[in-house]
Amino acid sequence: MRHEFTSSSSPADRRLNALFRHLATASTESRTAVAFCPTSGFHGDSVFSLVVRAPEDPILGVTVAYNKDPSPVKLNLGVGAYRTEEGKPLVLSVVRKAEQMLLNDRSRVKEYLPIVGISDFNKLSAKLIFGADSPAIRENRVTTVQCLSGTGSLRVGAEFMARHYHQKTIYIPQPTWGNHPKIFTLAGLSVKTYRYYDPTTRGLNFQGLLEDLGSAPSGSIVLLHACAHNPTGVDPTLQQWEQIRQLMRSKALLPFFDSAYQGFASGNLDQDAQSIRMFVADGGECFVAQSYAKNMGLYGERVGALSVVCKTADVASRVESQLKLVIRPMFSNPPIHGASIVATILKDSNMFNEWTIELKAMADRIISMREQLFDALRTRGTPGDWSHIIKQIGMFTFTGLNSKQVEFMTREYHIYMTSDGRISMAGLSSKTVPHLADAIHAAVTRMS
Ligand code: PLA
Repeated sequence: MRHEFTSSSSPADRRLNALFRHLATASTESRTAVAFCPTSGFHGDSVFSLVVRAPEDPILGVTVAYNKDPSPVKLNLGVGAYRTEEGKPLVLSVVRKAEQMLLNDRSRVKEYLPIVGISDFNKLSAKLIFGADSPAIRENRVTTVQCLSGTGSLRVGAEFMARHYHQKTIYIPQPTWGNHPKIFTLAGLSVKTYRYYDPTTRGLNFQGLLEDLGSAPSGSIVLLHACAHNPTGVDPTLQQWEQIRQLMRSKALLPFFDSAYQGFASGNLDQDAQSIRMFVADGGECFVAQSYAKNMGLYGERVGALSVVCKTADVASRVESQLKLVIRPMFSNPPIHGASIVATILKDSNMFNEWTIELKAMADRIISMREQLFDALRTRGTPGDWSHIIKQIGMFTFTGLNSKQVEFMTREYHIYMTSDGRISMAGLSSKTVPHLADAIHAAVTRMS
């Protein structure tokens, strides 16, 4: 295999190495799993009888476990999915309205889309992330292709890099969303980490970040969370972003932005795109994976876009021609429904405004959950400094609870969360905050 990790030294890199070996062995095992007997054919009942059971996904598996729990007080704070104060999933009313309009339009058909998806959707998505007045868009230096939500956009971008970019190493923050190392490794890139989070301050390890990116080989790809870093909820300040930009440009490091939470961090779409816009404003190149799962609540519709900002319009159009060659054998062309909803909302100024109001309400409710949880722990006198709950940004709080404490909270309180101590604040409500605070208090005082 060509993407073996080399010269890894940090514990994070060693963990990645273990993941890589796991992915490599899993595929070898499944290839050699069948024992063939020349006289009687295949042994056992099934040709797959030797397939090894894979573990559940560390994030989506939390929901699987939650669904099996009969307790009436159970609480799922695992996956990042917005819930209302009543604990129910939310379909935005502007989304319902757009769907109704699409349904009423008898001229709409179900033909295949072009390989790159809906042209309007792509243009509007670029405008949303880069800004309406972006020179890169005006100069036709951006190519945008519709992909299967954030994950699919990351994967298409990664496959393109593995084929066409001279540097095959991507640096990802430590820690990061659990799917990142898998997406990039399976696309054929070699994954390394840069320091990001400091558990002692529960904030950014900015010095470590600068040192690690400063010593990355020139041209390396760097994955950056555009805002609302998952799982830590810790973002660089604008000044820090500017320093990161200068360092990366001076070393020709290629930014690959993951924008899965635009509007969810601050409640403002433009503000949450500022990091990306700084990198585009300098005229340099970058990749951006956009997801509408969270900010439009379109999780299961799988709507997203990959944009590549290039130096010239000619390069951008050649890049697009190659992106089509990545997409065609992967999923041929993307689905119509979700992207039509997004395009309908983005192109109508009234609907767009309605969306921003609903989005702000979601972001505000999450912020108020932070305040309520913080207050509840203070009232209980829970040992420790919990101010990071109100300082962190976006959907998640990285609590600092260890895996034993998490296990205890699941066992004793039926609270489900990822074992790294991340909780989805969007899954909480005023009614469930006391239960969570009781559980954290008990975990901290009894399991430290
Ligand atoms: N990038 C980041 C940083 C994410 O957190 C997620 C989703 C995605 C991309 C991909 O989302 P999409 O493909 O659905 O657009 N992370 C979730 C869900 C919300 C998940 O793990 O799939 C999470 O709970 O971390």
